[in-house]
Amino acid sequence: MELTVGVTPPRVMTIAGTDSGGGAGAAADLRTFAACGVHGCVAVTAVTVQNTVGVTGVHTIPPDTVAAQIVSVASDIGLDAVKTGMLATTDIIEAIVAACDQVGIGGDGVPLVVDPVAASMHGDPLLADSALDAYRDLLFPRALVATPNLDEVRLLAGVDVRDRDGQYEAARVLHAMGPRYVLVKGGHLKADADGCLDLLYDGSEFTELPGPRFDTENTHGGGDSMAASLAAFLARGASVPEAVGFAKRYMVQAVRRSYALGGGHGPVSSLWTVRPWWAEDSPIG
Ligand code: PXL
Repeated sequence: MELTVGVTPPRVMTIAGTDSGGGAGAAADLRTFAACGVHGCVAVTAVTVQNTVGVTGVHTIPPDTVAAQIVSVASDIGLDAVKTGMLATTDIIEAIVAACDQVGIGGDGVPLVVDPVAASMHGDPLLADSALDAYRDLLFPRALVATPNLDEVRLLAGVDVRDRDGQYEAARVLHAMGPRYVLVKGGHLKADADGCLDLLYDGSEFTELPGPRFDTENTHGGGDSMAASLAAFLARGASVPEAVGFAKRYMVQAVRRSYALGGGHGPVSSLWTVRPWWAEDSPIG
C-alpha cells in the first residue's frame, strides 16, 4: 500500500452568506481560499436568493447555529485566520462575537479580517441598518484588519469620500473605532478614472496600494475575494502589509480576468491561479 503525501495547509474560515448565483459570499471566499492555497471552512450566516441581476430573498440562519459552526470548527480543525462577510443582523453579530471570544478568534488571538458587507453591488441590503453599531462596538475592536469600500465608509464613519484626502480622513475615523489596520478600498472612487488605489493605515503610517482600473461591470464578489485572499495570506504567516500587497496583486489579476454571466454583473475570476488539470502541460497528463 502506498503512503499518502498530503500536507495540511493553513486553515481559514469565512463567516458569510451564500449567493445562489455563485458570484459572491461564501462561494467566492471558498474559491479564493482554494486559489491561495489554504483549507477553507465556512460558517453560514444567511442564504440569499440571488442571480446576477439582484437579490430577491434573504433567509437568516439562527444565531446559535452560526455560533455553533464557529466553535465546532475551531475546537477540532483549528483556524489560522478568519474573515467575516455578510452578517445580516445584530443578533447574528453578537452570537459570532461570543463564539469568537470563546475560542480565541480576534484581538490578540487568531487574526480576524472584518469586511463590513452592507449591500450587494445592485444596492440590495445585506445588513440591517440597526447592526451598524454592532460593527463599530463589537467587531472593529476585535479586528486585525477592516476592509470597507466607500459605501460602507459612508455608513460606518459618516465620511463621504470624493477624493484622496477623503480616503485618508476615512481611514483615520475608522481606525479610531478599534481595528489595528484599516484598508479603505478605492474601487468606488469616481475621481480615480485611471487607477484604483487602496489605502492601508495602522494608526501612524499610511501605505498607498496603487493598481490599474479595468473597464468592466463584472466585479461581483470582488470585495469578498480581496478580504478572503488577505485572510489566506495572513494564515500563511505574512504580516498585514505583506498580506495586503499579495491580496492586491491577486485581485488585479482576478478583475482583469472577470467574466460575463447572466444578464447582470458577472464575477471576478477568483480561481485564476489554478492551472487546469486538463491543460496540455498538466502534471496529470
Ligand atoms: O459582495 C458582497 C456580498 C457578500 N455576501 C453575499 C452577497 C454579496 C453581494 O451580493 O450576496 C452573500
